[in-house]
Amino acid sequence: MFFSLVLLSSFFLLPDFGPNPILLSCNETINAGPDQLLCHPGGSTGLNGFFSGNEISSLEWTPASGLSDPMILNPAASVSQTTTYTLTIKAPSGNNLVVNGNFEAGNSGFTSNYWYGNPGLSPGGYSIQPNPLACNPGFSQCGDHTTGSGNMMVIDGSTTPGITFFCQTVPVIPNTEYYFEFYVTSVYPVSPANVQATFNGTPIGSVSATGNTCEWIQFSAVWNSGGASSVTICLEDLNIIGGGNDFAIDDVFLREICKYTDEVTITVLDEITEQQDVEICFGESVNVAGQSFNNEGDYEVVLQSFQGCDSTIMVHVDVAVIEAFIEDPLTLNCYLDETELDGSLSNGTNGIDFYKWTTSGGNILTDPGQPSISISGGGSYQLLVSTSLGGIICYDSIFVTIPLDTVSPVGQYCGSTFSPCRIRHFNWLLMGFPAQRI
Ligand SMILES: [Ca+2]
Ligand SMILES: [Ca+2]
Repeated sequence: MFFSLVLLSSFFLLPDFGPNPILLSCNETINAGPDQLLCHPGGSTGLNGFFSGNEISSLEWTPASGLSDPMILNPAASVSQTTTYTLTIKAPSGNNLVVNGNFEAGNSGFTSNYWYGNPGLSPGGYSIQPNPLACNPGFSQCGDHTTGSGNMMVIDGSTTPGITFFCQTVPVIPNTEYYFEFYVTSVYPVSPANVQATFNGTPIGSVSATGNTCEWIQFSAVWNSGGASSVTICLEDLNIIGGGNDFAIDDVFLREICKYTDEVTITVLDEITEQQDVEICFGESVNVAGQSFNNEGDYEVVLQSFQGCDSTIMVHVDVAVIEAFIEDPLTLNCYLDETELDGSLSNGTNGIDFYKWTTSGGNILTDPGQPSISISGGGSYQLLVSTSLGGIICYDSIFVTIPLDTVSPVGQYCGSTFSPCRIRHFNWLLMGFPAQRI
């Protein structure tokens, strides 16, 4: 009971894994190779096609543009834009649809309008033999085409036209290409046979044996089944001469031509460029991908992307210049203990955005946000100015020290035209002290 159940389940499982005659007949492996990436702007590479079969009817890469040879497995390819190539290979299946096409099963699997000689032959007779000599002592001792020691169909050509010596009907798939072949050799050198093949009554070609006995000549043709679901293959000797015209055939094949396709995409990556506009203050520097720039100008920084391609950064550097400046102060005298500090000659790339005067110890009398101020008293006066460029603000400052007028020299002079005498206070120290930058 247990075994019955196992057998039963096996039986029901079988259909799932059962052979599909179409798939099995086209069971080679095709591979158009791995997809590839090329850096901009593309270039040369190779297509690496693979096919597991030994026998190829046709091979083609499409599109053919840029390929060194579209009909070989591994052409060189010059690719300037992303392209998908399709590899199409047509190859005959390993399955022979002709039954007993090698005649190893003897006189079976086909029909003949010749009579069967066992083994002696005369015109219009055939025999299945490993050695033609058995059929006629004048025939050559030829090996078969299959192995050299197997059976072949030995024929003594009929003198009556239109007599087929071999016919077989095989099922085919409609609208499918088939590869048909057989081999023929003379077994007597005189008047070689001319064998014609017909498919469903239509001739598809013929082949003549040579005057050399035991020389197997191939006939091959590609046939499209069209709407047919079966084909009756017949062979007929178009030569109807009785003297000579003795031959053998072997290895009659009808095989589906399988079509295999695979695709490969060669991707040409986009150009990688980036524009960076940078503003810096004079004296500063900017770092772009490890490179430092401190002068105005245009630069290219080339990096490698993660895909190994060049990636270019176009760098434009603008430098803002700013310089604070204070005019030498006016001389103070004994009548004047106020003076003006003039910063209006300060300059910046885009002019001066603001002025800011400050003092330490001194006294600013007017608006410290103006280019010039009035001051009184000694001390340190600082001017801070700014300019802006793009998104940045640059500053500069300068200071001037006005010492305290603690020991003023006193001079007295009297003149006849001046009366009374006046005392003047000179603040010499306000004269000629250069500004200092901080
Ligand atoms: Ca054979
Ligand atoms: Ca003959």
